[in-house]
Amino acid sequence: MYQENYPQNFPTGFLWGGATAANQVEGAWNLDGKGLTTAEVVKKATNRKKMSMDAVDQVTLHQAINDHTTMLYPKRRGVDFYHHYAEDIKLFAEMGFKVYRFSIAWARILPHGDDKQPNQAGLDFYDRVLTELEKYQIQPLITLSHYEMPLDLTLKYNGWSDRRTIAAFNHYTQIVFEHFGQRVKYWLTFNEINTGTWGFHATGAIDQGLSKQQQLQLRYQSLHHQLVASALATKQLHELYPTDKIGCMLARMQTYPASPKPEDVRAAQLADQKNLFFLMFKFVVNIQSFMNRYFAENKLIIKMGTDDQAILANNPVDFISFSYYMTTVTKADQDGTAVGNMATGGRNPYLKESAWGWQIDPIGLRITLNELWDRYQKPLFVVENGLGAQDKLVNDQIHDSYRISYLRQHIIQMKEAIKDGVKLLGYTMWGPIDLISFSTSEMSKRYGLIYVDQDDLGRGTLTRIRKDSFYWYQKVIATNGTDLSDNQ
Ligand code: BGP
Repeated sequence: MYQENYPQNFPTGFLWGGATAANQVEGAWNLDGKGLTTAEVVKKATNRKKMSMDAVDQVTLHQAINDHTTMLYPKRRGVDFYHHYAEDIKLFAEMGFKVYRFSIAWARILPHGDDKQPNQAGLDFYDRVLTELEKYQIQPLITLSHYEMPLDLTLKYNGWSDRRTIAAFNHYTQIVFEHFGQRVKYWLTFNEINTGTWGFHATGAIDQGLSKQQQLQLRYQSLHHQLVASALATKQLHELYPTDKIGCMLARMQTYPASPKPEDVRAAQLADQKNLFFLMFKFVVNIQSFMNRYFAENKLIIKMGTDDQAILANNPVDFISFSYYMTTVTKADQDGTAVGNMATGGRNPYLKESAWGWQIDPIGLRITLNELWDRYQKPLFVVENGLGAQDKLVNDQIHDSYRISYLRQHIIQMKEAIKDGVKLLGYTMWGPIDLISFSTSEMSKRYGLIYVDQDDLGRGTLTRIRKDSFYWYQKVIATNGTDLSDNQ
């Protein structure tokens, strides 16, 4: 009977948890031998609806290098996870986390990016983190590169624009796999790899002052190097630990046509193809040839090594992961721009938005899960999703019903997708603990289920406080998503 094949709930063993990134939580930017990273030379934004993380040029770069404070550079201080990790992981365990996604800072392991020997203190730190996770049987899901790289590689090679960075990265990944591989089953290569088309934060390559065409050229070249490095890391891992799983990670930008006009529908399809191009593995043949046309028409010459095609084709990832915050709208022949995360499309009149202008679209998550599953038939993992909001601390409590409502609506749609037949491995909501915003470097854009007492200027006691959403998520995990009512 057909009806019998219809899943009713989240599968047993579903990986519930949360996700953070080294440069947004750790702090300790210059301790225990760590090198300076690209994220730590980016200033806090002056306009919260405008991303500023790619505005680094030669002048601001050298100012930052000579400035040894954390004042202007909040990612240098994070929320001091470096010293609070045991307390924070204990709180994650209290919520019942099955998985914790975090990233390793490459410059903590190799301070200059291409050192021969690793920095022992860096390895020790992540060993301590893993020991804490093991105490509570929380699975680690490690991102190898989350929006930062050792700054010395920017100075030496202009980051990923230079092919030599591939070898440096794969030396780092070999060290990391050999050292931590016995203790870790799930890995991700580059965070939101597609956002390299936006510049410095992901490519580590300074491109201010170049023409639009030159910028695009440099960014796609950098991305090609990252795709190859990613495939080589996949190969390394599978050779060392054949049963371990590694995924790619995409900022999923589901786009809707602005109208049923065929031109708009085709324009939306094109926008989608460009987004999905970065799920590079061997099944994406059509999309690769589409990109060849795009490169040719835009006069972009992507230099490839002789083995690159084979490396990419022969080392597919095991699962597809993505972040999901919003959808966009595409119209033919119009360069409509939305304010927000990685959004390049127009605004949707049917959706509400956050205080930062990010449009909220839970049903879009179901749509995207279905599309990705239908297209690739690879297990999926939602590794980021959450609401950045300003919280009010009253009598040491935070009543964040808006965050509960946001997470609840998205989890409901995930469940619908599972009922549709999508194979979903897990869900790591973004920012289980308040952290420094990626796009604006504010502290006041809070995602956490756990509040951290720190303001935008870095003042505060760093005390951790459970929000209402903490207890709500605890309930969701305890019932494996069966109870999605909004009470805690
Ligand atoms: C994603 C990044 C994260 C994260 C999140 C929220 O794009 O992978 O690092 O920060 O967006 O963005 P923001 O912090 O800018 O609100």
